[in-house]
Amino acid sequence: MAFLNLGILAHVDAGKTSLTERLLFTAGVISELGSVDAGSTQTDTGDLERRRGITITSAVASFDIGDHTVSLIDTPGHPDFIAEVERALGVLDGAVLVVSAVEGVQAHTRLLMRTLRRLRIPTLVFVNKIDRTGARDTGLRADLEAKLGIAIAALNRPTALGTRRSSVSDAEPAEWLDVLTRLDDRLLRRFVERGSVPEPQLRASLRRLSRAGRIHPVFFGSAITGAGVSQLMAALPQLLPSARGSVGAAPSARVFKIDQPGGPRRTYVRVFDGVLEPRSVVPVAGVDGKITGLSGFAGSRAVPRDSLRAGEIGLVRGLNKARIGAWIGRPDQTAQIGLPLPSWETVVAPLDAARAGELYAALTEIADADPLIMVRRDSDRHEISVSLYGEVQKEVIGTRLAEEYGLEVVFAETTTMHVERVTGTGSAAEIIFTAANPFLATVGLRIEPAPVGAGISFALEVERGSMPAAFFTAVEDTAVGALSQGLSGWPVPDAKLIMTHSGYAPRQSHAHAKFDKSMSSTGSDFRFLTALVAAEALRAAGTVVCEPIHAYRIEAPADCLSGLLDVLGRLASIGGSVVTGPLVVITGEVAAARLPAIGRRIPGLSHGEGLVESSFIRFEPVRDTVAPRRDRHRPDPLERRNYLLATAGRAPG
Ligand SMILES: Nc1nc2c(ncn2[C@@H]2O[C@H](COP(=O)(O)OP(=O)(O)OP(=O)(O)O)[C@@H](O)[C@H]2O)c(=O)[nH]1
Ligand SMILES: [Mg+2]
Repeated sequence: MAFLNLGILAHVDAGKTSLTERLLFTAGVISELGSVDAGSTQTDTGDLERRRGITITSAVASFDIGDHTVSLIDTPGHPDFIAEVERALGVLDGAVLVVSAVEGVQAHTRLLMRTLRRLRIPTLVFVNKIDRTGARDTGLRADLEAKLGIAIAALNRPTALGTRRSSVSDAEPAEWLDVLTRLDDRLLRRFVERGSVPEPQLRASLRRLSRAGRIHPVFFGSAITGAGVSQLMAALPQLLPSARGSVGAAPSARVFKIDQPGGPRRTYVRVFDGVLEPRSVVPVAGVDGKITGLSGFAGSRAVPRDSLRAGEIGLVRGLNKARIGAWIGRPDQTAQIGLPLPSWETVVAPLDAARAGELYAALTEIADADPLIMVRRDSDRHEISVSLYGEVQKEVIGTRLAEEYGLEVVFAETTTMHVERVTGTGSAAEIIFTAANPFLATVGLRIEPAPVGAGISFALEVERGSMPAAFFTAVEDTAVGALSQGLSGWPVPDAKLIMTHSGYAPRQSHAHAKFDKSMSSTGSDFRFLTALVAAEALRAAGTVVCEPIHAYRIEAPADCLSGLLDVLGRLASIGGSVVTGPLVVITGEVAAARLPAIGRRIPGLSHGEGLVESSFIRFEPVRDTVAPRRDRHRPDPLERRNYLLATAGRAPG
């Protein structure tokens, strides 16, 4: 049996969930076709998903094609839920990028395709909605090449485009000759020598290039009428690679989703190597955990299983400490997915002020399973804030709090999230038994800048054997944690931490007494001291506050162009504007903080017909205004004297 773990990705409303439903129906897994509009699909199962007709969390469903088991992950397309897509990307063998034949290639489509290519995930394109009025064919193929910058080969072509009767017919392999000879030297040589290439060789070349992610086969079709879907389905095991990995190797699996649909916690994993079995004990992020049960998927239903093998997706019970993104067993890859960080943050408060503690606990629990939700509590005002990708996410968090925790909350206005980037290299060290250091520990750290998206790494320049392992763990956890607040209070997403000094006082006893804490190092000595050293090293390294920059796209009636350019010129940078028929499309970049102002002006400037889309592209140093600060937690190790008074009870010299 071969396995194919397949992601369905696209911009919002392109038809991912409808296509997933249609694939499950075509494969015979379900006997009745559900619909997004009736709220009856297999993969949009949340209340809010059904009510609003959008996907919020990714969902898994599996079916067989011949000797292949395909596990589909239907992902959300709304930019607010990009983090959910990011997790799925880490466990895929291949993907189907859905593009609407009517709306065409969107900014979000470009972001997804860029990411898929960077991660080398072979991807087929499904051009959906050929039955809808306004569906395009030739122009759309040209857009795929030009706007996505990819090589494509159309595997079918639509007939009666834009009508309910729309169908598809197979493309002639000879049509691929051009693109295939451009990418495949062997094929080109053969063509030059003999003047033609037989069809089987064209197909073999297409298969090779597609499985390597160098060409993207395109299928036209409709998830609603079913046109083109069986062709897509037959091509999946042909044109996409199946899962690699060996059952004989040591287990290696990755957590990509955790949910709790009103019952016990469900941990979704993809097994890369080896076999997971109930009752086996496996390391999860360095700590041993015991698997108590396993499930696989039959359609969208979880079914008990007595093992999960290399290549499979399933559910694991028992490993309740595992967070999303964690490796079970041996980590298999270290590639950073590198999708956007949240651009926004909002203060959240319970309707009943007395329940603030409960709210903080609930949000911490949600964030605990999910490293991309960041929760913080202001140390003076005790305000609780959460990071966001967009406004819709407020509703999702609000609904989860109400349904799972019985907490009614209100959100304050959304503000822009900033990050800090390390600008130089900085070192600091505190040595044990010296006057300046009240803790029984030696800790030295160096902080260096790291590339965007690299995350935080921790390395040792001291011997691992120089201290008990628990002290190293205390240093690493505290140092990494310290970077959740930079010098101006914003998180530092990327940096290299290097431990340069270590030392401790071994456990000892007086002649007649037992273990004396005052003479032996403890974990707290290391935690308190590391926070201080990390703050000093960070101050020496220096940081710059960066704000989120978005790419925007505004579509409006063409006669509004000059008014729009006038306003945009003051608020954003303008990349270009293109008038096609009655419409103008203006694109460019803008500081995220200005987006609400633009959003407010557009309706008045466009007879109410303007449409603004935006998506995060990068963080950039704040230029035009004073960089905002955010409160740092207290006691703050940047204020050495107060910090030592609060933690050690005294402030030496
Ligand atoms: N006419 C037509 N409508 C379609 C087709 N596919 C999807 N739709 C409709 O488009 C809308 C969105 O479909 P979904 O399947 O929810 O799209 P999605 O990509 O899963 O949306 P998100 O998960 O929210 O990003 C629904 O109203 C569908 O009925 C199609 O092939 N033809
Ligand atoms: Mg969907």
